[in-house]
Amino acid sequence: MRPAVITSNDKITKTMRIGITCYPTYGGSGVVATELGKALALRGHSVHFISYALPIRLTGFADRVYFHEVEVSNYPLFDFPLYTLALSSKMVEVANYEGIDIFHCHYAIPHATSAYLAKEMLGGHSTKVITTLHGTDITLVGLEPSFLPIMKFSIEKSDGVTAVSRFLREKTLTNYGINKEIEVIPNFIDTERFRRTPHPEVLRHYAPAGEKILVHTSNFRGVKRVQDVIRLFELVQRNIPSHLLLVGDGPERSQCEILTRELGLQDKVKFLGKQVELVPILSVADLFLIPSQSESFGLSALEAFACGVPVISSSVGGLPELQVHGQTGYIAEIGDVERMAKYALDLLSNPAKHKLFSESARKRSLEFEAEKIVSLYESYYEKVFYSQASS
Ligand code: GMT
Repeated sequence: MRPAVITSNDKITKTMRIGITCYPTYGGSGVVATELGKALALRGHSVHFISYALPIRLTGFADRVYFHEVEVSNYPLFDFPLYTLALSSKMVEVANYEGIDIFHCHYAIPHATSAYLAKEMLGGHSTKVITTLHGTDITLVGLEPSFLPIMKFSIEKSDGVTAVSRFLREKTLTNYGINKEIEVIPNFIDTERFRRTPHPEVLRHYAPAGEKILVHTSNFRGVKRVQDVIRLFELVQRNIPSHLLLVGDGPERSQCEILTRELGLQDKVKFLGKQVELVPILSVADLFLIPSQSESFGLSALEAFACGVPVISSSVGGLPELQVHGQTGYIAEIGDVERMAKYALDLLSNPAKHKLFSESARKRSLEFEAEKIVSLYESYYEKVFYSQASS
């Protein structure tokens, strides 16, 4: 089946059929993939999400958006579920029925490998594979000896590869010895939805006496250094009445709960767990903290910017590409909680400066407005689809 492409006078007006595969649970890559898919559907493309569960942001009805669930058999002989293979089969099935033009894989492992297999199985189809690298797929998981060869292979075999920051592109090229064009397309934000809005009830709840509110959101993995967040907050609350809201869940949470109690901060640190709606929380925040060990982009910092929240971050990965030190917040070395606390106190105790930073943060977020970045993906789809198709 040929794609729904109309050409007139060499000008391409096209709608594509796009298969998006991502991790459906909480996490930046799934959020980016889902928001991209929804935006593409609004522009007239047909978007087929293919994953083992409904992506968390894929709520409500949207025209031209479809979900295909990958079922993984748990036959007793299989000690490990064969998701990669089941995903390939589902991709082939969707391509056969829907005529997919592009499989867009978010997070390389194992999605890019499944897509490569699917493409091979499809034989004569002109379906193309684009892989978007998000972070730990490159900086952590892919570097494990058991994954490195398949990772390198899957990236090299993709028809197009994008990375969410220049940092991640460089890491990919050097760590895997890959010689391939990688397009940097940064993450994006819907600045209409993510904007500071009044939430007096949330403010009353978490800061009844006008305390300052510091926020951190993550999946509580080691790389996020959530314990640094608590330690730096401990220094801040000694000087300024304040509360810390920790949003999300993951392997480090118990350790963080223990640390909070050890420091006697249980009345001031609230563990909110996973939250779908972040705007009410970010709208009452005075500061956002992201002291990560590794961060290829830092989508959560961009969400904070959009809500006018200055950010205190570490200096790793793609964070310095997003954060403007001294304007949208401050950058400190990994683990330097004293300096981070000093920066936090500087902003929290200086309302005029805080206001300036808050405005700069919002302004910075507009540079990553969804409409603009989604267009970059659209152009990239066209470039990959037509250059390959004509070769
Ligand atoms: O790599 C991860 O930690 C997982 C990944 C995800 O799926 O949440 O996060 C990465 O992708 C996000 C979206 O592109 C980026 O904003 C995060 O910075 C990045 N995380 C890391 O690099 C640790």
